[in-house]
Parts: sequence; C-alpha cells; structure tokens
Amino acid sequence: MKIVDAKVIVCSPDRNFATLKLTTDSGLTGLGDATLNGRELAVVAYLQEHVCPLLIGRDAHRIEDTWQYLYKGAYWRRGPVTMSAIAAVDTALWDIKAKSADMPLYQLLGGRSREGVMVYGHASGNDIPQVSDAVGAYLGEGYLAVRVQCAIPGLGSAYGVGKDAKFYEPAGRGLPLESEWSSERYLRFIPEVLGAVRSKFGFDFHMLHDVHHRLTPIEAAHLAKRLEEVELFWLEDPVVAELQEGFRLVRQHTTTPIATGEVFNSIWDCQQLIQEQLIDFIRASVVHTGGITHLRRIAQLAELYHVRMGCHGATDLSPVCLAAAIHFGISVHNFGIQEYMPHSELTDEVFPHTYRFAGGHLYPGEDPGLGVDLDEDLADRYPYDPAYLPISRKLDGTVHNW
Ligand code: KDG
Ligand code: MG
Repeated sequence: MKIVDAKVIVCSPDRNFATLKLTTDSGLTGLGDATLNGRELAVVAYLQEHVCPLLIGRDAHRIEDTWQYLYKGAYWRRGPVTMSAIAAVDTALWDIKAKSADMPLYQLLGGRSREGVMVYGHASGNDIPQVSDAVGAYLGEGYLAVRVQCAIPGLGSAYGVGKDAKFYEPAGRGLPLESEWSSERYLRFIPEVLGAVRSKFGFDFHMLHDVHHRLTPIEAAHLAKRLEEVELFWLEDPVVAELQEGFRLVRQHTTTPIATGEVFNSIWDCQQLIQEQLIDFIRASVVHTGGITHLRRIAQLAELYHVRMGCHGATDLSPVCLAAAIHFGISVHNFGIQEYMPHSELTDEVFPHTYRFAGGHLYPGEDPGLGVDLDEDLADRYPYDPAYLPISRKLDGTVHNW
C-alpha cells in the first residue's frame, strides 16, 4: 500500500490547526495533527518542503521504518518543529493501518486496558467564589478530576483563568499580549484557593493545579510542601523543565505528586526525570513528542519506574491529537489521566469525530482508525489567522516564564 498524496491543511475554526492528510493507492486516508501553538507555519513548511516529497511512493505500512527514516535521516534531531512534523506522519500512518485492519486504533495498540479514559476539566475564576462555582459545575457534570486555577489579587491576569469559567484559550489573535506576574503574590494566595475548594467539596474528587513553569525550585518546594494537606492529584510544571535537577530539589521536600512534560518533544527530555523518579506523571503528547510510536516508548520507559501518563490535551492540540490520545490512553498499561478541554463547536464541526465524553471519561468510537475526519470544504472557510501565547513579565518589567 503506497502513499500517493501528502497534503497539509491549515485552518482556523476558532483557533489555528495544522493537519497532515496522507492518501494511499488503495484509497485509504489518514490524518495527523501537526499543530505547534504560535509556531504553526514552521511545522507546515517543514512538512511541505522537507517531508511530504519523501513520503510519496513509500509503503504506508512501514510505520517504524518511516519514523526512523525521518528522525535519523534528517541528521538534525529532536526539537518541537521536527518532532511535531514526524508526529503528524506517524499518527496518519497509524490511522491508515488501523483502517486497513478494519479496527479502531486502540485494538492495534494492544486492546483495552480499561473501559474509559479518565479526564480532568479546567475550573477557573476571578476569585474563590467563582472558582468554587466552576468546580461545582464540573462535579455536577460527572467529572472525577478538576484542575483549579484562580486570578491572583493585585495581578491583571493569571495563567489558566479564562473569560469563560469553562473555556480557556490562552492564545490571542495578532501579536502577543503581555501579562504581569508576581511569584510572591501567587505563593501567598494559591494555598488559600485550593484549601477553600477542599473545604467546600471535600476529598472525593481529584484536584490538580498547574504552576505553568513560574517558580524557582526552592519556591516550588515550599509550595508543594504547603499543599500536601489538600492532597493534590498532581502539581504541574512547578519549575521550568530545562533544569531537570530542579525537580530533585522539589522532590526532596515534598510528597505532593509532580507532573511535567507538556513542552517535551522526545524520550531524551524525560529520561532523567523518569529514571531518577523525580516525577509521578509525564505529560508528553502525541503531537509534540513524535507521534504514537515515540509516545509508546516513553510510556514503556515510564512504566518501569512507576511513572504514569497524563497527556497534555489543551485546545491547541486538535481533535485528531485528542482522538489519538484516547486510543493510546485506553490501551497503555500505565495510564494516569488525560487532560480534556473541549474544543469549540466550530472546531468539532470541522473535525467530526466519534470519541465522546460520559461520566468523567472519554471513550473512543468503534470506527476503524482514529475515528476523526476533516471537512476540508468547511476548513477552507476559516484560513490561518496569526495568534500567539502571551508574554509574561514580573512587576518590575523583567521577562518571566509564561
Ligand atoms: O500551547 C500552550 C498551552 O497548551 C498550555 O499553556 C496549556 O499548560 C497548559 C495545560 O496544562 O493545558
Ligand atoms: Mg500545563
């Protein structure tokens, strides 16, 4: 079964997405997400200029060989652009293989390890009462796990707080906006928020929180220690991950479970954290970590060290990526949780899919392949529209981690 066409489709149904579509001589097609938030066109060019021409005439069944060919054959390895491009090819090939086997993808990945994929929703608000309302709404919809973020008094904006308590889209149209940050104010206030949520709703649900890379290791250690009494499911990205030793310092001080890895793009980024057991959950995603083939390697390494998967699943990862994550999550042994920020209605119309949410879980459909399509005519009506994540500055104007 030979690949006869490789096409990159860029569209913006409420937000930007890049998707690779492969077609074979047997008429089967496969989709792969290639979206890299705020740097989408770099991956598009990488695919169009340097990868698509190499795919024509290749055997669509040779997934592992194609992965190695694109990774080793480029000489220049790793990095988010390269690994998102390889991921798009890999995901599309798995979609095609599963369609040709007439099976939903999870069957090819070993079948179900569980009935559904537990997800967490995003509750946020401008103050504690608003946050509590948002948490209550998620629990009312059957969510078993909720991420809790709150605006910080005295700061104009905060990571994770949307205009709508249930929908958070960090990228803004046009050039990047700037937001202000104070670790001191955040550290003083956030334990109160998480404590208030536990006081109101108790301990019968999983509570998560995302620091979004903002703290130094010693600040993060201090926070994680203080938060032990609220029993988080995980504290995410307490420190930036470039300095992996930073996690050792956090770990020495606390038993709060730690998650990281949404910006990782290869197993080499995860290796030290996993092997030294410095984290509990790895957040690598299908799209930014080289596709299903590479994510399975990460999961297998993680399994040896009791680290579970908790894949990134914000709205900048397209429905194609979310579907792949669900097939992966339902089959992989060391699954932990899947992030779930539902896409907008328009995005879902452009990417019709068979996965569904019920009772705090996502379930894959039973259609062959990933179970996601792309309505190209509709997509054409929403052309690319530049958008960027905000830039964060400390109160004195110094650029900080966003
Ligand atoms: O593109 C960046 C977003 O996906 C990221 O900021 C969202 O931190 C995030 C999360 O945990 O979903
Ligand atoms: Mg995050």
